[in-house]
Amino acid sequence: MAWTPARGWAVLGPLLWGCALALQGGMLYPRESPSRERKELDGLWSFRADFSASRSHGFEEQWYQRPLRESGPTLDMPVPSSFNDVGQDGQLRSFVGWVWYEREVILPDRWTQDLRTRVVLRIGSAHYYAIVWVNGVHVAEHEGGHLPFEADISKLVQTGPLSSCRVTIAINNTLTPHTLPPGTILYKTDTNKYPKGYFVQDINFDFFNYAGLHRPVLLYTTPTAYIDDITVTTNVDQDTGLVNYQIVIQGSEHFELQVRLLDAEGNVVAQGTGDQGQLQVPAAHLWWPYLMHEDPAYLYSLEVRMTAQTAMGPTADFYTLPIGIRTVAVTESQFLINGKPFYFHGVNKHEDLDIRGRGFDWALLMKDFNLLRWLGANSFRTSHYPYAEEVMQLCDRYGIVVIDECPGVGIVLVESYSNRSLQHHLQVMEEMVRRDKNHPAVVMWSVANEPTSILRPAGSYFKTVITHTKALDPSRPVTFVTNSNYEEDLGVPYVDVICVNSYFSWYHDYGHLEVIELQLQTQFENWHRTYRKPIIQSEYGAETIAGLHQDPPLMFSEEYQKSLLARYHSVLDEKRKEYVVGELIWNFADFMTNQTPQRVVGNKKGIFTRQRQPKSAAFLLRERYWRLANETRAPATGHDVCKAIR
Ligand code: GCB
Repeated sequence: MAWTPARGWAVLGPLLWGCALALQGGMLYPRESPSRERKELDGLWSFRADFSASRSHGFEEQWYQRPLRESGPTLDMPVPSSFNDVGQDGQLRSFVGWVWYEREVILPDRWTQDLRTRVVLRIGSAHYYAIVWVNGVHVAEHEGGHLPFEADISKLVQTGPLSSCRVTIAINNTLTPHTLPPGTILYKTDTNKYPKGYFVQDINFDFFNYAGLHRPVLLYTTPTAYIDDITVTTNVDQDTGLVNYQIVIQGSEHFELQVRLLDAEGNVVAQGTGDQGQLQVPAAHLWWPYLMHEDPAYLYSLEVRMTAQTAMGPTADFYTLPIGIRTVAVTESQFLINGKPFYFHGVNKHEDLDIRGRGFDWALLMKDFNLLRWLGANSFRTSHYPYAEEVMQLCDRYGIVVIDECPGVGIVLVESYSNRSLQHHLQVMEEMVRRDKNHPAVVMWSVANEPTSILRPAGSYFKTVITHTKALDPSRPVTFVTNSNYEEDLGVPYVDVICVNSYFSWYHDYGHLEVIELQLQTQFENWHRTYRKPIIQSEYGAETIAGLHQDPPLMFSEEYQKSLLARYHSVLDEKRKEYVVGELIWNFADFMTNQTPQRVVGNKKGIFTRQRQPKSAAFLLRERYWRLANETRAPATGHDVCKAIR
């Protein structure tokens, strides 16, 4: 049987499928501390795409056994970055199958010679399926392109000991009906039209399937007995902040733990001992969203100190976790943060930019946060996958509220509701909650975007995913993003907040702006009457070519985008007095998609261009968001938040 991406995938990537849930390891973000070091492996890696018809030469010839340059030509490839848009090769841009990355790493002596040191390789994200070798030894395998995974490589590098090692990562971007997001490989067998063996990757989502090592890759150390996981939940009793913590230690059963909570000035405000407990913070500074309070995003530091006995003697580990004290609650018609109604005035984003594709970039991160604050946005949804950990950290620090969405997008096929898909979806939710559970900015989990949930199996599928997510984290509400076209939505009964996308006067009634108000009102009233839950307008927008002007407004012009937004806003202004608790524009910035006749080099519904320059609608939205901030801020302060911060 010939190897094909889909078949090869099935052969080489099944290890995680169907495995019992309950993840190994806590996946704490690697931070330096007196007991921990880190070494970033960002920069240029050697790279090769396996263009063989079977895509399996790399495995047949065991490219991981020797330096990649010895098995054929290599390219220099930046990490983090997608590989697609870096070069001039159109075939590489649309490549489907295995690509190989490799990097030599120099190891400090103290990492390899001190056997009380644990050395861990951490990959921030590799899209989509990854296999990792160190010096030719298989150390890790991971399915899913947007969440981190790790391998303990201490034994490997301490045998010798080695002064350097070779990290090889093979990544397959093939999407199948059972991946998240799903996709299908279409074989074009008509030899009058296509060459032999021709296939394309088909997807049902509207963003380019960028691939590669998208986020930082690094090595870090801990002692062999170490703080593996910390879970913090917070509550407030009058003005006392309650910080509940739970700590998991690995590598020793004989340990002691000291926990201290420090305020932003470094004063110790509460202390505890043991692996679980509650810290009480009198007159606590709460974590408030940006623009909701004059002192938003207040963070405390939870310092955890572990001392332990190991076979090699006493050891100590230190980890400091930034935390915010805040509460989240939902009523039939409100979303409450710290007991006060919160109105989401924000955006949907993508991790997307010229050249680097979905690759993490510090300059882009800062630019986007500066734009969000300029805009007066207080929130975003991580459409349509979890974003980099560094993004979430900045949300905590700047008070930008996050609806954290998993990659459950484009679920349209019946096979994608199978038990196999369900098991993987549950696993992804576990990995996402494990990674992001301690971020005060994350106020809600989103389990999917616009699945065709009117298909019969979808009801029980989403009931299971939503119930499982609530059990994983009872401290946050759960949503599922639906579409106004779906009259009956089998996922919605189980969610806490309804997120609904609609594109009136764009995908229907082209050019007829005048129907928006009526259609939007009907949408809101129907959903609320049926389910009695708060609603967020989680997407709305219009394709807009920057610099294209038409008055009276015509589709694709900047004027049309502004007029469409303004009509949505008039209804939102009425309904936010009742049960609508937020509005998120589609989209923050233009972004790359597959090539289709509907897209002009990508989706152009951004209020900023892909290069982050404003279209006229950005100014309209800015006026609105600053006005909303002043109207909807927490009434406690009686202070003009916008003047104070702008
Ligand atoms: C949607 C999707 C989003 C698309 C958007 C559009 O409903 O959730 O991924 O990009 O519409 O522009 O069509």
